[in-house]
Amino acid sequence: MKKPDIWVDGSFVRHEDATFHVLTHALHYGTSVFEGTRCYKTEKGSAIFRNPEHMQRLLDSGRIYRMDLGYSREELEEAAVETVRRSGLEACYLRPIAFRGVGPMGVNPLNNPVRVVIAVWEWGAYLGPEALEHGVDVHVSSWNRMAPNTFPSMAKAGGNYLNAGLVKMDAVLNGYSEGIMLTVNGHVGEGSGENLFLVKDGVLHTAPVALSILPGITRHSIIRLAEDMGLTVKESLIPREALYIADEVFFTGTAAEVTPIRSIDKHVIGSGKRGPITEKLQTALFDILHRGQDPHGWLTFV
Ligand code: PPE
Repeated sequence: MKKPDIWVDGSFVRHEDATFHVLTHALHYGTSVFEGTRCYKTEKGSAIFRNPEHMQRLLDSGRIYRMDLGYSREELEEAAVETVRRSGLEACYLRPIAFRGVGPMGVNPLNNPVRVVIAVWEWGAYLGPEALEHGVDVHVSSWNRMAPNTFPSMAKAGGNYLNAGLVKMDAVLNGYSEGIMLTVNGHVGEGSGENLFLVKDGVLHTAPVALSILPGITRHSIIRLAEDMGLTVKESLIPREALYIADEVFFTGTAAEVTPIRSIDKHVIGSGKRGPITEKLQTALFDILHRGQDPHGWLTFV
């Protein structure tokens, strides 16, 4: 099957022609900001989940790094819709990315042009096909999350994923699906590509954004859905050991959706299966993503 066309700086380019020069600034210095969004095949048609919020975060990431993308949020939203439509895919993952292109070499990116790209592809369950139901086995990484005021974590920047890549390799090479990063002070942060929630005595806890986590859009959605159910959600400083004695722990993310965690450092979490609150929240999210129910106006139908 023909690979989907890619939106590059305002026009569509064939997949195989969407190439860039080796002296692209971002390749040398990590100067990119990006997004990950999913389009779902709902019972009511294909729809992008939280398209405006993802494009706003892309613009915010760009602003933090002094990158003017040259498009409004609405223009980027429309470009995303067009890219999905043109692909002919009913469900896909979207990867908008903006980066510093070819120009002067050297650390200063200010005189390098900002390129903007949106690509789509089919992407299945992030942590394996069984993970959503049965959960994953993870460990606490030997790598910490970056310290505050080093790499801005509210920006979803390419360079941040060097840290995430170390965490992921450490996990996979040790036989785990994923690693949990602690902050420089030893509090629970997030996974290499997911936010984390734990449930203790019916209350949900997740790290505050000030702990150098990515302010996840799925995290935000789960907080809203939990509040709809009357659950209490606290943004808490979570000590490492609270993970081991939690009733339930799960990851959230665009790619990971809601993935239960069944063991951490070989401690079985709760009953070792997807917990009841995790399941309720997963179902509430999947009712939106698969059935197209949309009480919060989070779907953009393509
Ligand atoms: N933390 C990190 C570090 C992260 O990369 C993601 C998304 C999240 C939290 C969850 O954010 P959100 O998607 O807005 O709920 N990670 C993306 C990239 C995964 C990849 O391997 O690439 C994603 O899930 O799309």
